[in-house]
Amino acid sequence: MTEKTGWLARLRGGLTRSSAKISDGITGLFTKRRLDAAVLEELEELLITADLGPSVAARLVADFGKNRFGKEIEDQEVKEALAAQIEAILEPCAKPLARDASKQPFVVLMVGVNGAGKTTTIGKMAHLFRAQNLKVMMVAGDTFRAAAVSQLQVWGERTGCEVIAGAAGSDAAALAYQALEKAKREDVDILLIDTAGRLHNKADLMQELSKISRVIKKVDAQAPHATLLVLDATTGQNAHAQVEVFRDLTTVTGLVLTKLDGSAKGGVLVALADRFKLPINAIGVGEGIEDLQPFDAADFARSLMGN
Ligand SMILES: Nc1nc2c(ncn2[C@@H]2O[C@H](COP(=O)(O)OP(=O)(O)O)[C@@H](O)[C@H]2O)c(=O)[nH]1
Ligand SMILES: [Mg+2]
Repeated sequence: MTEKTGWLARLRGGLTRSSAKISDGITGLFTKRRLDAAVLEELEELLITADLGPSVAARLVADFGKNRFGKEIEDQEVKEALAAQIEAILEPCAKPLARDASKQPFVVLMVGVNGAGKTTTIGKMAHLFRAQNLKVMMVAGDTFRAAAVSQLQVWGERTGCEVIAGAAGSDAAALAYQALEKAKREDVDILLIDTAGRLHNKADLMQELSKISRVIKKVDAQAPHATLLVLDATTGQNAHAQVEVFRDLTTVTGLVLTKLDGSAKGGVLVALADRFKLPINAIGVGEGIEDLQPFDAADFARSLMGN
């Protein structure tokens, strides 16, 4: 199996719960049926319940109905047409995390609420970069929980990357600063900084994240070069609120959607792309080291439609 087919199978498998909902729904609606206002309304409802959001759902259905009204239509045609429209929405956001090789190291700050998948994503990302023969270092910036530090250390061992960690409760910004200095000295290509997702309140979290940014800028004025917001796809519509909060807290440069495998709410990715227009850098479809890949619009759109 080539790498591409292996990943596609994983993506399709991961999206089964999301696609089953949409695909079975469409088949139920469109088995030898003339396209009329009633069925278009049902299709719109189906897309909304699959978390694509009211605005995307309305547009998809309007576009789809335009040239086909009154015609007899098969479910497969519906799925293919919707997949093409969804791909067009996603395409501008499909931007794999691009390392700027002139930045040595390229510094990536990982943010998001607790449990979203930050630490796991760092581990999987390290694996992807290692496969390109790049030297990766990780910073255990979630210093509040000992378990968070040891979780990252496990990923460090798994991927053969150094993990910089401090004592429990130590200052994350100071740790990131030391790590960046060390990374520069040791010619590291990528520095991945983990952060805490839960502090006492929003102001606290903002202070923590801006302190990390401010302090590492003393070593490299342009760092962090990427700030990735990690979102748990199983939270569905709640992901919208998280983007809004984190956009206020910090400069988010891209999104990573995780747990698409455990979710029937994969459609939320389409709604997020349409609404926020932020790059979607990667998606996670499992807990394993191989379960993170750069986001591809066509693959995702087709898999979401069960094709
Ligand atoms: N099924 C699945 N689980 C994931 C994925 N990404 C992360 N997880 C799991 O979600 C849980 C929380 O992840 P973690 O990286 O600790 O989140 P953090 O608090 O943001 O650092 C862990 O049990 C991970 O194994 C994914 O893409 N799919
Ligand atoms: Mg973590």
